[in-house]
Amino acid sequence: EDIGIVAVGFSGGQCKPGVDAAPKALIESGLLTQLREELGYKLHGDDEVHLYSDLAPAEDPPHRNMKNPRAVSAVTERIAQQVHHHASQGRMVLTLGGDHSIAIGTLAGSAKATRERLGREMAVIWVDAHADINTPETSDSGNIHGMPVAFATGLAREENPDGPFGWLHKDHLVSTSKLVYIALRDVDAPEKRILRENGIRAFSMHDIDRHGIGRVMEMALAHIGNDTPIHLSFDVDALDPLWAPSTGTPVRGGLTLREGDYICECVHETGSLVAVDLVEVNPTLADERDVGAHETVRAGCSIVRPPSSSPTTKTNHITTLT
Ligand code: DIR
Ligand code: MN
Ligand code: MN
Ligand code: MN
Repeated sequence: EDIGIVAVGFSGGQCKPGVDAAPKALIESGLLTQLREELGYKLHGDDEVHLYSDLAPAEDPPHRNMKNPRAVSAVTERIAQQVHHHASQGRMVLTLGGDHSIAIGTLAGSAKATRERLGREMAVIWVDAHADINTPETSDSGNIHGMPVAFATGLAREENPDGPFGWLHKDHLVSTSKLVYIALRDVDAPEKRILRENGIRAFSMHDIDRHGIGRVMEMALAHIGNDTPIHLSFDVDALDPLWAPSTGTPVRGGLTLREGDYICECVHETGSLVAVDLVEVNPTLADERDVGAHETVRAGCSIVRPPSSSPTTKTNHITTLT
């Protein structure tokens, strides 16, 4: 099996430096080596971390209240091309962020490739403490990492084709009916309205407590439907800060590492996974014990790595035998 790797050292979608150091930390802790040597995947795209410094605009004043709009637009446009390049050749694409603004690019690239290659609309599973669906107009912070889903679904369209994100066109977009959230627990009031008005399926931590992660995954995958290509975008802050403290906006009451792994295993098991993003690991934000960064990188590796006793051989799973 072939995987395209896109390593993105970019932090301009939010204000805390350090999230750009994540791909290097993840790679140095052996993530790609494991995929290649232990799990036998063929990796494409080198171990180079892209910094996109050639794309940095000379000046980048706010636009529609967004911070760094031109930088984020230029970087995500380039990422969309990289992801599209891999996906067009039938490779699963693994993008290592970076902050979550980069998903504007990854979703655009894989949505377009999925339409062209498979003639299908792709589904998105967004695992995050936050909904990241503010429009520039509803955002309090102006941080674009809180807006990627609004751009990806066309809810935050840019009217000027030469303005920031004016490059996004119809083929890049994802339908709100094919979007599912898991692990939400810190959603802004305008975001709640957007979710409600668009009838977007969301499983909060409350839902996971009530039904258990097993049932929630059944419901999430049932909503998406069989044989639908799936893009999994995993914000490490979906995990409880006990497992992933080194992230820009930690929120208590999150997923256990095992629940996070389980989500990825279930999606992998569908055989429909076309792309994975792992974002918001910030190795420079250590906790008091100073082990936070290491723990968070380890958690990130665990999330991305498919289990070596692959669940694709379903007989390994007593619970799936019928
Ligand atoms: C807040 C925080 N909803 C915002 N968002 C995120 O800035 O829009 N933190 N995504 O990770
Ligand atoms: Mn988040
Ligand atoms: Mn996020
Ligand atoms: Mn795992």
